[in-house]
Amino acid sequence: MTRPRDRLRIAIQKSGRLSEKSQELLASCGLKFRQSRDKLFCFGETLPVDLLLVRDDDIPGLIHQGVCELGIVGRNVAREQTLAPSDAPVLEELRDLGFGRCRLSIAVPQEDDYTGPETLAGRRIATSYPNLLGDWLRRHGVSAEIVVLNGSVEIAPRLGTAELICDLVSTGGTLAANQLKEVENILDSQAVLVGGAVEPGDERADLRELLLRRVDGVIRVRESKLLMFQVGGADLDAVLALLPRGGEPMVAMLAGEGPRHAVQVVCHEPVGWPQLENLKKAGASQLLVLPVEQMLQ
Ligand code: PRT
Ligand code: ZN
Repeated sequence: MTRPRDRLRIAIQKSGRLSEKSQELLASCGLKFRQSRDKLFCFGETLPVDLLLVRDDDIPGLIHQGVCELGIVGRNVAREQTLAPSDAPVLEELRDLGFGRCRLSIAVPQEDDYTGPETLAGRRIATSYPNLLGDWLRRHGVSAEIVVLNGSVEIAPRLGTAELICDLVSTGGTLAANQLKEVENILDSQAVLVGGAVEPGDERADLRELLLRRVDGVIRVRESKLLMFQVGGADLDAVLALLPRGGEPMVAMLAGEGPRHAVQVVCHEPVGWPQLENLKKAGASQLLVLPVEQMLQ
């Protein structure tokens, strides 16, 4: 494949759990694409950044071969391929994207007495993640047999292919439906933006930086909320001390009786009911939490 040196390529999952959110993220970064007839390669219309729609497992290899510079995959896929014994793709995890959260876990039949990693010794474990599992077993000094399956790992114990499994879990529903229980979480995963090494002097490095800055902006906005409330002068310091992590609060004097203040602050961590209730207890009133649409700092 010839590679125009002035355009960047980013690979995302064509169809699956990460596709929609990946496309949404790129759209929020201001990227628009013209879809080709084969729907695999999309030409970027707003920036010299093109899109490849592929299977998620192919993304680390495509970056490794220099076919594309950036990609979005689950951390589970990135780490599994980085741990591959030979010619492992050199991938950098550039940003955590906050969607596609799951964990890679070892699960045993519900009736099993699990007391720790030593319980796994000599047993057969089915997984699609032999490198991650092998690495975890080695680090825990356990020798077990790994049976590699590319799908439907959860039915392996019923089929007799293996006694235990190591698979992705999000709600735990699949494990429960197969009479399995989760006993070890070996990796916390979510979608990550990955990239290969940038050659010095590659003019696309600036483009990659620009994209990373936009991704940072999108993530920051997604995590940010504008918190507004009123508080009496005597309680101001106590309330300010309870504020969630965020920017500098803006405090304005309110007209009317007694010293009362209006406070406005952009919070960079979740503002849920417990935080609001604590602020109210400390003297805040008329609390409002508003979404932030765009931010340029
Ligand atoms: O076709 P392609 O190869 O691109 O897709 P794929 O089938 O390999 O991947 P896909 O779309 O299933 O998942 C893509 C990525 O989503 C994974 O690599 C993970 O990073 C992430 N992800 C998040 C999950 C889950 N949650 C998840 N629950 N991937 C798979 N599962 C499966 C799991 O394997 C098990 O079968 O869902 C089942 C468990 O779910 P619960 O909710 O019952 O616990
Ligand atoms: Zn896949």
